[in-house]
Amino acid sequence: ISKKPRGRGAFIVLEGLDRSGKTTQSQALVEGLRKHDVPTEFIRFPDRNPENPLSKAISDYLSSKTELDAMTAHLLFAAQRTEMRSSMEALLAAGTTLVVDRYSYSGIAYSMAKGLDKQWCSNVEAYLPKPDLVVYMEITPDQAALRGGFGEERYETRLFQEKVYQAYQAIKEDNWKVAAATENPAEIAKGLLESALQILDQCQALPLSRQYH
Ligand code: 2DT
Repeated sequence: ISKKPRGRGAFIVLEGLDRSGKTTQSQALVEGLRKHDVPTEFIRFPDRNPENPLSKAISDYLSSKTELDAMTAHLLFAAQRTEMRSSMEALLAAGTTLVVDRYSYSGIAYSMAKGLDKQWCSNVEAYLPKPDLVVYMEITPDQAALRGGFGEERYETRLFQEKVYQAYQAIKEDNWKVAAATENPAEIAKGLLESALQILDQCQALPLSRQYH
């Protein structure tokens, strides 16, 4: 069987509250795409590689080793995406599909949950590449809480998750694919793989665009 020649890869993002199953589903999606012979890489934000200065600063902040005011923290997370931008664009151009666990929307939602302005938060992300597909793993804070206790990190409190949930409702875009996170994981994975393959077909003809610009 001759394979179709491929253009650029698809840029796929999974978003949602802590414990919405993003990580499980992104890994399943990577496997599914690879089984379909789609060259695929997995990326997650924030990256926590201790060798990288920005990653280390983020890790230290998340574990409350350091304190930053809300705007500075926002810029730090955005700086990491900015730092990754050129390598992500190069991978996409070379035909690699990217499955990305959290992106600008986490940046905006978590900062809005601290009271920052949506517009200010989005402006910082404006020139970053725009995903071809955003999957939102929909789960309420109540349902998420049933999935086990909170960890030790900065944002893992009930009250804060409630605010993040509200913020996601406020930034959700019409073209997002919403997956009910409480459904059977295998069913969710099947749906996501179908959407990803469809997007991969469609995005070949389209240039990568920018987030909010
Ligand atoms: P994980 O638990 O998924 O590793 O996330 N966060 C993430 C932000 O506040 N801003 C961002 O830009 C991103 C990408 C979400 C660690 C926490 O970091 C939050 C949860």
